Parts: sequence; structure tokens; C-alpha cells
Amino acid sequence: MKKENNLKKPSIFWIALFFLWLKTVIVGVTQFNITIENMNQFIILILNPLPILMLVITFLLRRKESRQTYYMLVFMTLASIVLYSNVVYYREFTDFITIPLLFMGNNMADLGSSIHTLVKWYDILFFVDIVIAGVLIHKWEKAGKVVKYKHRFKDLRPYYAVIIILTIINVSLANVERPQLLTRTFDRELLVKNLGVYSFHLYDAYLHTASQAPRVFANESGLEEVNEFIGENQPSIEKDLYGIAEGKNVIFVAAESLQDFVINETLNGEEITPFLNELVEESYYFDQFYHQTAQGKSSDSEFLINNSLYPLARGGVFFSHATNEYYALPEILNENGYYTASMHGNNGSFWNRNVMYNQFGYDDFYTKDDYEITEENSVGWGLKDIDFMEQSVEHMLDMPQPFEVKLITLTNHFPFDLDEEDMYIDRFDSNSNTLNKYFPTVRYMDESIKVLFERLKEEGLYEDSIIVIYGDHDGISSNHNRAMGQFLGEDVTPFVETQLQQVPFIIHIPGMEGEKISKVSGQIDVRPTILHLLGIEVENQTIFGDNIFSEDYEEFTILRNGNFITDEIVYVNEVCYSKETGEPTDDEKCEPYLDRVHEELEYSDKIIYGDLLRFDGRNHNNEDTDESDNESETPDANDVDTMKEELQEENAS
Ligand code: GP9
Ligand code: MN
Repeated sequence: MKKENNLKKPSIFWIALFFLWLKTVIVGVTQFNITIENMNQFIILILNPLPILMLVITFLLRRKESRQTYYMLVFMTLASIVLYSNVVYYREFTDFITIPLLFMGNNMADLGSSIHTLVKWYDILFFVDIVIAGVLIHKWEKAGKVVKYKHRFKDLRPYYAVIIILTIINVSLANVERPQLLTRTFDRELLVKNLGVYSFHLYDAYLHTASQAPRVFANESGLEEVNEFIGENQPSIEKDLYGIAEGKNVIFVAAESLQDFVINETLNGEEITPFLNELVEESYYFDQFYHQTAQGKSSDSEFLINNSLYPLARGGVFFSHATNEYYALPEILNENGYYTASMHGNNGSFWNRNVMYNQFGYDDFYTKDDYEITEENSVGWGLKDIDFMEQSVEHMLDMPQPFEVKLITLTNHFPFDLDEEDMYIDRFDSNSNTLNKYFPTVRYMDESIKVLFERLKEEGLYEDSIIVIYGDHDGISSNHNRAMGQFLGEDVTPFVETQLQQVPFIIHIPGMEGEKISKVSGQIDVRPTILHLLGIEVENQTIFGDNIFSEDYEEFTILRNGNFITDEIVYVNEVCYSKETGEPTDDEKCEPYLDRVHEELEYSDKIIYGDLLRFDGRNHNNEDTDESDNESETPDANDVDTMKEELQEENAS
């Protein structure tokens, strides 16, 4: 048979390409909220799925002709699965999947309880085209319409020429729209908008591979360079408060999904957080405090608080760099005579905590095996917060003092399920079921924190402790902006959306009045702020945060997506907003900060990618442990008992 080129004839090439392309464009517009602002962006949207889809399909055309239909349908299915997985993930996180996320097997499995609310029956439509394509090919093949043969490279040259031309157009247009597109990798929304979801995944795969290499090539000079950038990295001192909480127990409460907008707010005339509202009156309450987390959510907040470094833009540093050296808060506190533990009524392996905690230096990790969990005292993701608090205080009674513990709450987690008996307030009434359910679970968490305080007082632990409460990240994503606007009584503009990234940060020191501190700050500042109160100075540390209490503290907080906030402006997706008006203002006002933002995030990444803290000249307590040991080790119960005894003796002498 003469090998004619069949670009124009009905072929499975065109069928597969047409359906996949159409679906990708429709999904882009309807599911990923990709907004089209000009003609250029419209052309990019139409173009960007084509080159990569064509490339794969031409590859399949070179297979045996009898297998081609099969391969084509398998490819259509795989591409649809990629697309659909992103849709489901996007519904919850308004973000796209990255490769490191896929390795978080445990988390994905545990997310099961949320998944059912994210999957809709009509999602079957995402796969319907595969069936239609299969039927069409079958029919047309029978009628002798479809041209199929094993293509040689030569036959495909016109296709390749088209692929190259389309790629050049796509990249050039994208470059006009978004210079430095590929270097600003923390902005996934823009990457997907310009490259399309499939090429984004390819690029992400490249990033993943490339991020593994720096560790091998890193040396001391890398750390020196970062330290030079940070400059004098000792947090500034504020003499009135320095050491005010010296020797006290430190009880951190990681308040799941707690955003600041609920504080001092009512719903149907009832306070949403009555206990916290009282508490902020007698505590240091930072009401301009931002979470700085990315895809690693809760674990990112822990990373920030313990290290005063930024988490990664993609994936979770708890997974990708859990065997790095860190000089984390628990390690510092251990050196200062503290016993340290994290407590959580969930699996130890969630977020790979049981591995990462070794590097942070926690003496112990209380997980769901250490709690009495029954059907009655569980909801949603596990142990209810009130029961968790009660049982955690019991555990604290056995701990050597001073201790640092972190209580990781769970009930106020998406999808915000709650038993009827635990509903202290009614749901909100809007088109977002998620937001409606959020308020009663926040109210429930508030109650659990009240129980914590009561129990600490009853057990005599309160006076010797400081209690530090922080929201770990947002609970209501931008998918619910309309409903959120209804609650707030204003449109949720990008400016408002950024302000919604504020989470409460409360430091309660028994016996002190406290005050409201309205300085722009973030989770990166928690460690130096707390160490300052404890009167612990750390030599030679590499951190990006500062003591918020200090007079020299600079109000400049960088979010992990490259947006930033100062006392006067808010920079969101390349638009500079005035805080005073909430409206866009002169770019010049934001300009001076732009380089610093990029540099700071890049230097922080460098520390993680290059594992640079192994060069800080410290003998980290896990230095002798070889990597294979690190994989599985959390201190077991016997070790912990011995260690507790040793610590108690040490502290007594
Ligand atoms: C799971 C809990 C929730 O252990 O910390 O994690 P999140 O989904 O919020 O990151
Ligand atoms: Mn969380």
C-alpha cells in the first residue's frame, strides 16, 4: 500500500485529539476558574493542550496498526484520569497536583473521608468522550473510513512541524503574558494557565528530578551565602518581655483550619468563638498574622513554626526532605532542659510526621495509639478535640517539666463533620455547604480550647505554662468566595482574599494582661518570638523570622505564593493594593520589595534542597543515625520512659 500522508483523512489521530483537546479546554474554563482577560490569553488557552497531546498521539501512531485503537483509548483514559484528579484536588485546595504530593500515599488514603464530598455523580461526564470515541472508531473502521497504518517517522514530519510551530507560538505568547513564567514555579495557577495542565505535569516532573540534585553539589559556602543574605540573624530584643516566661512549659495548640475572621464575630447573634474572644482580652493577640503554608498544609505550618524557614512551593517538605538536618525548636528546647513532644489523635505517619519529627528532635510523639479512641468520641477525621484535650492533659501529668508540647487539633477539618450533640451554634445559610458547616466546628474547637484551659487549671499545670495558639492555615478556600462574601457583607476581591489568609496567633501568659498587637507578621516569626519570651538566645542560627515584640521588627510578611503584605500595601498576583482603600494603587509602592521576596524564598528553598543545615557546625542529636534508621524511627515507649527518667534526674540535679 502506498504510504500516503493522511493528515486530512479521518483517523484515530484526529478523533483522540479532538475529544481530549475539547475536554481539556472546557475543563480549564469551567473547573479551574481560568479567567480570560484578553485575546492573547484566549489563544493560549486554546493552544496549550495541543502540542503535548499531538506528540503523544503521533508516538502511538508508530505502534502496530492492530493495537493503535487500543493504545489510543488507553491514552485517552489516562489523560482523563490526570485531568479529573486535578479537578477533584482543585475543588478542595484551589491548586494542582504535584509529583511530591503523589508520594504522600498515607495522606491520600486518609483523605478518604473528605473525598466523597468532592466527587459528584455527574463527574462521569469527564469520561463519556472515551466511550463516544471508541464507538465512533469502531463504526468508521467497519465502514472502511478510518485510515490506520504503522507510521514511519518520515510520514509524521508534517505533524512534528505543526507541533513545533504550535509550541513556539504558545511559549512566545505565554512569555508576553507572564515573563519569567518558568522560574516563578510557586505560582502553579499561572503555569497551568499558560502551559496547560499536561505540560505543567511534565514540567513538574522535571522540577522534581532537578530538585534532587542540589544536595549532592552543596557545601558550606551555600550556607554562608544564605547567612550573608539574612545578615545579622539574631532576633532583636525587647527588654520588657525578654525571658518573661523563662522555664515555663510551652503548650502549643495548632488550631486546625482556624482563620482570623471568626474572632469577635457573631453568627445569628451568637459568638462563634466565645472562649477565644475572652482569651484574646487577656493575652498577646496578633491580629495581623498570616499563615504562610502551601501544599503541605498542617505540616507546612509545623515546619514554619519549628524552623522559621519557608516550606516548599510544591509538595510537602515533610515528605520530600524529611531526612535533612534541621536545627528545630524542639532540639533547641531539649538543649535548654525541656522535654518535648507532639500530640495528635491521628496516624503517626500522616504527613510523614513520624520521620520528620526525628530530625526536629522531639523526644516523643503521642499518636492515636496513645489515645483511647472509640466510636462515640470520634467524628470526621478521628478523635474529637474535647476528648483529645482531656486525654492530652492526662499525658502531660506524666511528663517531666518544663515541657514543650504541641497539641494538633483535628475536628475543625474539612469537610467539617460534627455530631448533633456537639453543635453549639447553627450552621450558616449560603450556597456553600462547606462554609455553612465550618462555623459549628469552629465553635466546637473553641469549646475544646476552653476545656484545655479548665483541665490545666484543675491539674495545677496552668500557672507554670504559657499557651500558644495559632491557626495552621485557611479552612475555606477561594472556591467559596461567593458564600464568604455573603457572610462578610462585601465582595471577596483578591485583596480581601489575601486578608482572609490571616489566622489567629495568641500567646497567653498566666498572670499577664497581654495586649492586641497589630503588626503584620507570620508563622515564620513564631519561633524567635517564643524563644525571646523564654529568654533563650540561639547562636549562629539560620532563620527568616524575627521577634514580633521587638521595636526593630519590620512589618513585611511574604506568603509562600510570592504575594506579600506590609503595613501599607498588599501585593497579590502582581497587583499592588493599598491597604487603606483596598483598591489597586501605584506599582511603585510594591516595586522595592519584589526582589527581596524572590530572593528570600529562593534562599530558604536552597537550604532545604541543598540540606545546608548539615554544614552549620552543630552536632545535631541525630547525626549518628544513618539514613536507613531514620526511615522508621520514632522513639518507642521504653526508650521514652528511660529518657524521661534521665531528664527528670537531670532537671532535679
Ligand atoms: C492530619 C491533620 C490535617 O494529621 O494534621 O492535615 P491537613 O489536611 O490540615 O494538612
Ligand atoms: Mn491543617
